[in-house]
Amino acid sequence: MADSAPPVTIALSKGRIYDDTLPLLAEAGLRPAIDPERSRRLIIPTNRPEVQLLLVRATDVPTYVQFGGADLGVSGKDVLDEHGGEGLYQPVDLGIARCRMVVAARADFDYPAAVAQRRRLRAATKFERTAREHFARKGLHVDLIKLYGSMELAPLTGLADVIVDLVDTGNTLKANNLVAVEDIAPVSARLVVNPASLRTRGATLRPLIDALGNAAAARRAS
Ligand code: PRT
Ligand code: MG
Repeated sequence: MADSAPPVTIALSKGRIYDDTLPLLAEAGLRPAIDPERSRRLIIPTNRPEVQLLLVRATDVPTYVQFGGADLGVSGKDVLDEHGGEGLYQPVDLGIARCRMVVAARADFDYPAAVAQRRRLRAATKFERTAREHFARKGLHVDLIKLYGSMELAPLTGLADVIVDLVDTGNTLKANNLVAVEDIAPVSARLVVNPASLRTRGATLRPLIDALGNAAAARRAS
């Protein structure tokens, strides 16, 4: 019975993913019943009793959806690439929370020369997999240093020669006397779906996925 089935759950992270997803949800007819910025609740009901939102850390969204803790999720391509995407269906690029994955260095560091001389680089990042694959494609040897935040400090303190990080406006790099020296990939947020949920709860999920995809496409066209 549809009435007794648990609600379909959409995993989101607070901040830019939530903020950018909200208008798409609205166009799909979904409105959160609570403002998460004014509440400590992690499960947010919506105006439709058969759909609820789950607030998790950005890096945990793929994990929740992969293991069925959520049926749908919205996750940055950066996070998905680190996760690996196993067990996730990725039907829609939502085109939101856009930014770029780059290599950045101090303004006085000659990255092209270091690459040309095939110098062994120290690279600090929280995106280990992305960084490893990027430098491997270039045939460069790097010592990767895993950080969990404030990567900008690494080149300033001598911890690393370069960082691999996300850039949007570039203001954070600029404020720390860093420059982007290489583009790795454009990043945007994707809809991720648990394949088993899609099979068992397709009647609720498919129209929702279509509506979110249409809302994202309309936004891009405008
Ligand atoms: O912040 P928290 O530790 O809780 O988690 P999170 O950093 O994983 O989440 P959040 O909400 O900061 O980012 C969620 C997603 O937004 C990321 O996974 C990206 O896909 C996307 N996104 C888009 C960004 C940015 N733009 C962005 N600018 N994520 C991070 N940034 C950082 C950037 O690294 C820089 O340090 O924001 C800072 C400001 O950027 P500038 O260039 O505008 O100054
Ligand atoms: Mg952040």
